[in-house]
Amino acid sequence: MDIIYSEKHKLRDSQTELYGGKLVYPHERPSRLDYILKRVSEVGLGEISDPDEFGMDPIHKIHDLDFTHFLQMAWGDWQKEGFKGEAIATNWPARRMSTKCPSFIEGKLGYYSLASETSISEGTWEASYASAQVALTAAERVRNGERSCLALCRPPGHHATADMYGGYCFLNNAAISAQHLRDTGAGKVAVLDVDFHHGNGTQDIFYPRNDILFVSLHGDPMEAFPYYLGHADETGSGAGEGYNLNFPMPPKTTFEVWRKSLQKGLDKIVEFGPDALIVSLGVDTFENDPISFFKLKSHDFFSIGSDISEVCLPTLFVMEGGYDVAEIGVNVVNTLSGFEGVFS
Ligand code: Q9C
Ligand code: ZN
Repeated sequence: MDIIYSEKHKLRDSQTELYGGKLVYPHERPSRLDYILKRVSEVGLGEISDPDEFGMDPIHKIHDLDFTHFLQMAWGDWQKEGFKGEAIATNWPARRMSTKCPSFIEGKLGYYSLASETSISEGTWEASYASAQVALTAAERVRNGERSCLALCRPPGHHATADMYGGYCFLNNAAISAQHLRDTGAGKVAVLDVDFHHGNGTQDIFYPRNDILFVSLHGDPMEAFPYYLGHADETGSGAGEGYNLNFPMPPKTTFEVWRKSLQKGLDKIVEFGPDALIVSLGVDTFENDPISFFKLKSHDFFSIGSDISEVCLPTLFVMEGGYDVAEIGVNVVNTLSGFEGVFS
Protein backbone atom coordinates (compact mmCIF):
# COMPACT_ATOMS: atom_id res chain seq x y z
CA MET A 1 0.00 0.00 0.00
CA ASP A 2 1.31 3.46 -0.93
CA ILE A 3 1.87 5.83 1.95
CA ILE A 4 1.76 9.65 1.85
CA TYR A 5 3.76 11.46 4.54
CA SER A 6 5.09 14.98 5.17
CA GLU A 7 7.93 15.85 7.55
CA LYS A 8 6.03 19.09 8.19
CA HIS A 9 3.91 17.34 10.82
CA LYS A 10 6.90 17.96 13.13
CA LEU A 11 6.15 21.69 12.98
CA ARG A 12 3.38 20.94 15.46
CA ASP A 13 5.09 20.02 18.71
CA SER A 14 2.85 21.65 21.29
CA GLN A 15 4.25 21.35 24.81
CA THR A 16 0.99 21.61 26.74
CA GLU A 17 -2.27 19.68 26.98
CA LEU A 18 -4.69 20.49 29.79
CA TYR A 19 -5.31 16.99 31.17
CA GLY A 20 -6.65 16.01 34.58
CA GLY A 21 -6.16 19.56 35.81
CA LYS A 22 -2.48 19.59 34.84
CA LEU A 23 -0.53 20.86 31.85
CA VAL A 24 1.15 17.73 30.46
CA TYR A 25 3.17 17.01 27.30
CA PRO A 26 0.44 16.26 24.73
CA HIS A 27 -0.72 12.71 23.95
CA GLU A 28 -0.90 13.81 20.30
CA ARG A 29 2.89 14.14 19.73
CA PRO A 30 5.31 13.96 16.77
CA SER A 31 6.81 10.59 17.82
CA ARG A 32 3.46 8.91 16.95
CA LEU A 33 4.37 9.08 13.28
CA ASP A 34 7.99 7.98 13.92
CA TYR A 35 6.68 4.71 15.40
CA ILE A 36 4.29 4.18 12.48
CA LEU A 37 7.07 4.79 9.92
CA LYS A 38 9.36 2.42 11.82
CA ARG A 39 6.80 -0.39 11.63
CA VAL A 40 5.98 0.40 7.99
CA SER A 41 9.63 -0.13 7.08
CA GLU A 42 10.00 -3.24 9.30
CA VAL A 43 7.25 -5.07 7.41
CA GLY A 44 7.84 -3.37 4.03
CA LEU A 45 4.24 -2.17 3.86
CA GLY A 46 4.80 0.13 0.88
CA GLU A 47 6.49 3.10 -0.70
CA ILE A 48 6.42 6.45 1.10
CA SER A 49 5.91 9.68 -0.89
CA ASP A 50 5.70 13.40 -0.13
CA PRO A 51 2.37 15.15 -0.70
CA ASP A 52 1.55 17.24 -3.74
CA GLU A 53 0.27 20.80 -3.41
CA PHE A 54 -3.49 21.39 -3.74
CA GLY A 55 -3.59 24.80 -2.08
CA MET A 56 -6.44 26.24 -0.01
CA ASP A 57 -9.36 25.70 -2.41
CA PRO A 58 -10.21 22.11 -1.38
CA ILE A 59 -9.84 23.11 2.30
CA HIS A 60 -12.35 25.94 1.82
CA LYS A 61 -14.90 23.50 0.39
CA ILE A 62 -15.19 22.30 4.01
CA HIS A 63 -13.89 25.04 6.30
CA ASP A 64 -15.04 28.67 6.62
CA LEU A 65 -12.69 31.43 5.44
CA ASP A 66 -12.82 33.25 8.79
CA PHE A 67 -11.89 30.00 10.60
CA THR A 68 -8.81 29.21 8.48
CA HIS A 69 -7.80 32.87 8.75
CA PHE A 70 -8.09 32.60 12.54
CA LEU A 71 -5.93 29.43 12.55
CA GLN A 72 -3.25 31.17 10.48
CA MET A 73 -3.18 34.24 12.72
CA ALA A 74 -3.81 32.76 16.20
CA TRP A 75 -0.26 32.01 17.35
CA GLY A 76 1.02 35.41 16.22
CA ASP A 77 -1.94 37.25 17.75
CA TRP A 78 -1.45 35.39 21.04
CA GLN A 79 2.28 36.12 21.19
CA LYS A 80 1.71 39.78 20.36
CA GLU A 81 -0.25 40.12 23.62
CA GLY A 82 2.80 38.98 25.57
CA PHE A 83 1.26 35.78 26.95
CA LYS A 84 3.99 33.38 28.04
CA GLY A 85 2.42 29.96 27.49
CA GLU A 86 0.74 28.34 24.49
CA ALA A 87 -2.66 29.58 23.32
CA ILE A 88 -5.35 27.74 25.30
CA ALA A 89 -9.08 28.55 25.19
CA THR A 90 -10.51 29.30 28.63
CA ASN A 91 -13.96 30.72 27.80
CA TRP A 92 -16.79 29.88 25.37
CA PRO A 93 -20.07 31.28 24.06
CA ALA A 94 -22.10 28.97 26.34
CA ARG A 95 -25.89 28.56 26.38
CA ARG A 96 -27.81 31.87 25.99
CA MET A 97 -24.67 33.98 25.33
CA SER A 98 -23.91 35.94 22.15
CA THR A 99 -22.27 34.19 19.22
CA LYS A 100 -20.67 37.41 17.96
CA CYS A 101 -16.96 36.75 17.32
CA PRO A 102 -14.81 38.81 19.70
CA SER A 103 -11.87 40.86 18.41
CA PHE A 104 -9.44 39.97 21.24
CA ILE A 105 -7.49 36.70 20.76
CA GLU A 106 -8.67 35.20 24.07
CA GLY A 107 -12.27 35.60 22.93
CA LYS A 108 -11.50 34.26 19.47
CA LEU A 109 -9.92 31.08 20.89
CA GLY A 110 -13.18 30.13 22.62
CA TYR A 111 -15.29 31.18 19.64
CA TYR A 112 -13.37 28.88 17.29
CA SER A 113 -12.84 25.87 19.60
CA LEU A 114 -14.87 23.05 21.14
CA ALA A 115 -12.50 22.05 23.95
CA SER A 116 -9.52 23.35 25.92
CA GLU A 117 -7.07 20.43 25.77
CA THR A 118 -5.71 21.49 22.39
CA SER A 119 -3.16 24.32 22.64
CA ILE A 120 -2.23 26.38 19.60
CA SER A 121 1.57 26.64 19.31
CA GLU A 122 4.13 27.78 16.78
CA GLY A 123 3.85 25.79 13.53
CA THR A 124 0.36 24.48 14.25
CA TRP A 125 -1.12 26.03 11.12
CA GLU A 126 1.76 24.93 8.86
CA ALA A 127 1.50 21.32 10.10
CA SER A 128 -2.31 21.30 9.80
CA TYR A 129 -2.12 22.62 6.24
CA ALA A 130 0.46 19.95 5.32
CA SER A 131 -1.72 17.27 6.95
CA ALA A 132 -4.64 18.23 4.70
CA GLN A 133 -2.34 18.11 1.63
CA VAL A 134 -1.27 14.59 2.67
CA ALA A 135 -4.94 13.47 2.74
CA LEU A 136 -5.68 15.12 -0.62
CA THR A 137 -2.65 13.48 -2.24
CA ALA A 138 -3.72 10.06 -0.96
CA ALA A 139 -7.28 10.73 -2.20
CA GLU A 140 -5.86 11.42 -5.68
CA ARG A 141 -4.02 8.07 -5.63
CA VAL A 142 -7.25 6.25 -4.87
CA ARG A 143 -9.14 8.26 -7.50
CA ASN A 144 -6.51 7.31 -10.06
CA GLY A 145 -7.09 3.62 -9.54
CA GLU A 146 -5.01 2.52 -6.54
CA ARG A 147 -6.97 -0.04 -4.50
CA SER A 148 -5.94 1.76 -1.30
CA CYS A 149 -3.64 4.42 0.11
CA LEU A 150 -2.57 5.50 3.60
CA ALA A 151 -2.56 9.23 4.46
CA LEU A 152 -0.23 9.59 7.44
CA CYS A 153 -1.95 12.72 8.67
CA ARG A 154 -0.80 14.62 11.75
CA PRO A 155 -2.40 16.55 13.33
CA PRO A 156 -5.53 14.39 13.06
CA GLY A 157 -8.82 15.85 11.82
CA HIS A 158 -12.11 14.15 12.69
CA HIS A 159 -13.08 16.42 15.62
CA ALA A 160 -12.66 19.61 13.56
CA THR A 161 -15.90 21.13 12.22
CA ALA A 162 -16.31 23.77 9.49
CA ASP A 163 -15.45 26.46 12.05
CA MET A 164 -14.09 24.80 15.23
CA TYR A 165 -10.85 23.09 16.29
CA GLY A 166 -10.35 20.80 19.32
CA GLY A 167 -9.70 17.20 20.32
CA TYR A 168 -6.18 17.59 18.83
CA CYS A 169 -7.71 18.46 15.41
CA PHE A 170 -7.64 21.65 13.31
CA LEU A 171 -8.57 20.77 9.71
CA ASN A 172 -10.84 17.81 8.98
CA ASN A 173 -8.62 15.76 6.67
CA ALA A 174 -11.21 13.00 6.09
CA ALA A 175 -13.96 15.51 5.22
CA ILE A 176 -11.65 17.51 2.94
CA SER A 177 -10.67 14.38 1.03
CA ALA A 178 -14.28 13.10 0.87
CA GLN A 179 -15.39 16.40 -0.65
CA HIS A 180 -12.41 16.36 -3.01
CA LEU A 181 -13.45 12.92 -4.28
CA ARG A 182 -17.01 14.21 -4.78
CA ASP A 183 -15.70 17.22 -6.73
CA THR A 184 -13.53 15.07 -9.00
CA GLY A 185 -16.05 12.49 -10.17
CA ALA A 186 -17.28 10.32 -7.29
CA GLY A 187 -21.07 10.39 -7.01
CA LYS A 188 -21.18 9.00 -3.47
CA VAL A 189 -18.53 8.58 -0.77
CA ALA A 190 -18.73 6.72 2.56
CA VAL A 191 -16.69 7.69 5.63
CA LEU A 192 -16.14 4.94 8.22
CA ASP A 193 -14.71 6.29 11.48
CA VAL A 194 -13.12 3.57 13.66
CA ASP A 195 -11.25 5.94 15.99
CA PHE A 196 -12.21 5.42 19.66
CA HIS A 197 -13.73 8.91 19.77
CA HIS A 198 -16.84 9.96 17.89
CA GLY A 199 -16.02 11.87 14.70
CA ASN A 200 -18.18 14.83 15.64
CA GLY A 201 -16.57 17.13 13.08
CA THR A 202 -17.16 14.81 10.14
CA GLN A 203 -20.71 14.11 11.30
CA ASP A 204 -21.49 17.80 11.68
CA ILE A 205 -20.04 18.70 8.27
CA PHE A 206 -22.02 16.08 6.34
CA TYR A 207 -25.15 15.86 8.54
CA PRO A 208 -27.62 17.40 6.03
CA ARG A 209 -26.22 15.51 3.02
CA ASN A 210 -27.21 12.26 1.32
CA ASP A 211 -24.17 11.99 -0.99
CA ILE A 212 -21.74 11.29 1.85
CA LEU A 213 -22.60 8.55 4.34
CA PHE A 214 -20.97 8.83 7.78
CA VAL A 215 -20.63 5.75 10.02
CA SER A 216 -18.85 5.99 13.39
CA LEU A 217 -17.96 3.39 16.07
CA HIS A 218 -16.94 4.98 19.36
CA GLY A 219 -17.01 5.25 23.13
CA ASP A 220 -20.50 6.29 24.30
CA PRO A 221 -20.49 10.11 24.47
CA MET A 222 -22.27 9.86 27.84
CA GLU A 223 -18.87 8.70 29.12
CA ALA A 224 -16.27 9.80 26.60
CA PHE A 225 -14.99 12.79 24.63
CA PRO A 226 -16.43 14.63 22.68
CA TYR A 227 -19.39 14.14 25.08
CA TYR A 228 -21.89 16.33 23.24
CA LEU A 229 -22.34 14.39 20.01
CA GLY A 230 -22.27 10.77 18.83
CA HIS A 231 -25.54 9.32 20.16
CA ALA A 232 -27.35 6.52 18.32
CA ASP A 233 -30.40 8.72 17.63
CA GLU A 234 -28.37 11.16 15.48
CA THR A 235 -29.33 9.92 12.02
CA GLY A 236 -28.98 12.99 9.76
CA SER A 237 -31.12 16.03 8.95
CA GLY A 238 -33.38 16.90 5.99
CA ALA A 239 -32.18 15.18 2.83
CA GLY A 240 -29.40 13.67 4.97
CA GLU A 241 -31.86 11.73 7.15
CA GLY A 242 -30.67 8.10 7.24
CA TYR A 243 -27.14 8.93 6.08
CA ASN A 244 -25.52 9.19 9.53
CA LEU A 245 -25.02 6.08 11.63
CA ASN A 246 -23.52 6.00 15.13
CA PHE A 247 -22.50 2.99 17.21
CA PRO A 248 -21.76 4.24 20.75
CA MET A 249 -20.33 1.48 22.97
CA PRO A 250 -19.66 1.24 26.72
CA PRO A 251 -16.41 0.99 28.71
CA LYS A 252 -14.50 -2.32 28.40
CA THR A 253 -16.07 -3.17 25.03
CA THR A 254 -14.18 -6.17 23.58
CA PHE A 255 -13.35 -6.82 19.93
CA GLU A 256 -16.03 -9.51 19.71
CA VAL A 257 -18.73 -6.93 20.49
CA TRP A 258 -17.06 -4.05 18.60
CA ARG A 259 -16.79 -6.22 15.47
CA LYS A 260 -20.59 -6.74 15.40
CA SER A 261 -21.02 -2.95 15.14
CA LEU A 262 -18.36 -2.86 12.42
CA GLN A 263 -20.28 -5.50 10.46
CA LYS A 264 -23.53 -3.50 10.73
CA GLY A 265 -21.70 -0.36 9.64
CA LEU A 266 -20.14 -2.15 6.67
CA ASP A 267 -23.53 -3.59 5.67
CA LYS A 268 -24.91 -0.05 5.61
CA ILE A 269 -21.97 1.10 3.46
CA VAL A 270 -22.56 -1.73 0.95
CA GLU A 271 -26.28 -0.85 0.81
CA PHE A 272 -25.33 2.83 0.17
CA GLY A 273 -23.14 1.78 -2.78
CA PRO A 274 -20.42 4.48 -2.71
CA ASP A 275 -17.68 4.97 -5.31
CA ALA A 276 -15.02 5.17 -2.59
CA LEU A 277 -14.51 4.54 1.11
CA ILE A 278 -12.58 6.78 3.49
CA VAL A 279 -11.55 5.19 6.79
CA SER A 280 -10.84 7.58 9.66
CA LEU A 281 -8.23 5.28 11.16
CA GLY A 282 -7.70 5.75 14.88
CA VAL A 283 -6.13 2.92 16.88
CA ASP A 284 -7.03 4.38 20.28
CA THR A 285 -9.49 1.47 20.61
CA PHE A 286 -6.37 -0.50 21.74
CA GLU A 287 -6.59 -2.02 25.25
CA ASN A 288 -3.60 -0.03 26.56
CA ASP A 289 -4.51 3.34 25.09
CA PRO A 290 -3.89 5.89 27.88
CA ILE A 291 -7.03 8.02 27.23
CA SER A 292 -9.60 5.47 25.98
CA PHE A 293 -11.65 2.55 27.34
CA PHE A 294 -12.09 -0.19 24.74
CA LYS A 295 -10.26 -3.53 24.97
CA LEU A 296 -9.02 -4.32 21.45
CA LYS A 297 -5.79 -6.31 21.20
CA SER A 298 -3.03 -5.80 18.63
CA HIS A 299 -3.98 -8.91 16.61
CA ASP A 300 -7.61 -7.71 16.38
CA PHE A 301 -6.48 -4.92 14.05
CA PHE A 302 -5.70 -7.50 11.32
CA SER A 303 -9.38 -8.51 11.39
CA ILE A 304 -10.52 -4.87 11.22
CA GLY A 305 -8.49 -4.47 8.03
CA SER A 306 -9.73 -7.70 6.47
CA ASP A 307 -13.37 -6.95 7.35
CA ILE A 308 -13.03 -3.52 5.69
CA SER A 309 -11.41 -4.99 2.58
CA GLU A 310 -14.41 -7.29 2.08
CA VAL A 311 -16.63 -4.42 0.94
CA CYS A 312 -14.34 -4.23 -2.13
CA LEU A 313 -14.16 -0.45 -2.46
CA PRO A 314 -11.29 1.88 -3.37
CA THR A 315 -10.18 2.77 0.16
CA LEU A 316 -8.39 5.78 1.59
CA PHE A 317 -7.08 5.38 5.14
CA VAL A 318 -6.71 8.72 6.94
CA MET A 319 -4.73 8.64 10.19
CA GLU A 320 -6.61 9.92 13.26
CA GLY A 321 -5.88 8.98 16.91
CA GLY A 322 -3.92 6.36 18.89
CA TYR A 323 -1.86 7.28 21.92
CA ASP A 324 -0.10 4.16 23.13
CA VAL A 325 2.83 5.47 21.15
CA ALA A 326 5.01 2.36 21.52
CA GLU A 327 2.29 0.14 19.99
CA ILE A 328 0.74 2.57 17.50
CA GLY A 329 2.93 1.35 14.64
CA VAL A 330 2.02 -2.30 15.16
CA ASN A 331 -1.70 -1.51 15.46
CA VAL A 332 -1.83 0.71 12.36
CA VAL A 333 0.26 -1.64 10.21
CA ASN A 334 -1.72 -4.69 11.40
CA THR A 335 -4.89 -2.98 10.15
CA LEU A 336 -3.38 -2.31 6.73
CA SER A 337 -1.78 -5.77 6.48
CA GLY A 338 -5.16 -7.32 7.28
CA PHE A 339 -6.70 -5.17 4.54
CA GLU A 340 -4.12 -6.47 2.09
CA GLY A 341 -4.68 -10.06 3.19
CA VAL A 342 -1.33 -10.44 4.94
CA PHE A 343 -1.56 -11.89 8.45
CA SER A 344 1.73 -12.35 10.29
N1 Q9C B 1 -10.07 12.08 29.54
C1 Q9C B 1 -8.34 12.01 18.69
O1 Q9C B 1 -8.23 10.85 19.00
N2 Q9C B 1 -9.51 14.66 25.49
N3 Q9C B 1 -8.63 12.98 19.60
C2 Q9C B 1 -9.67 13.40 26.10
C3 Q9C B 1 -9.70 12.08 28.14
C4 Q9C B 1 -9.47 14.78 24.08
C5 Q9C B 1 -8.84 12.67 20.98
C6 Q9C B 1 -9.71 13.48 27.58
C7 Q9C B 1 -9.26 13.55 23.26
C8 Q9C B 1 -9.15 13.86 21.80
C9 Q9C B 1 -8.11 12.47 17.28
ZN1 ZN C 1 -9.51 9.29 19.10
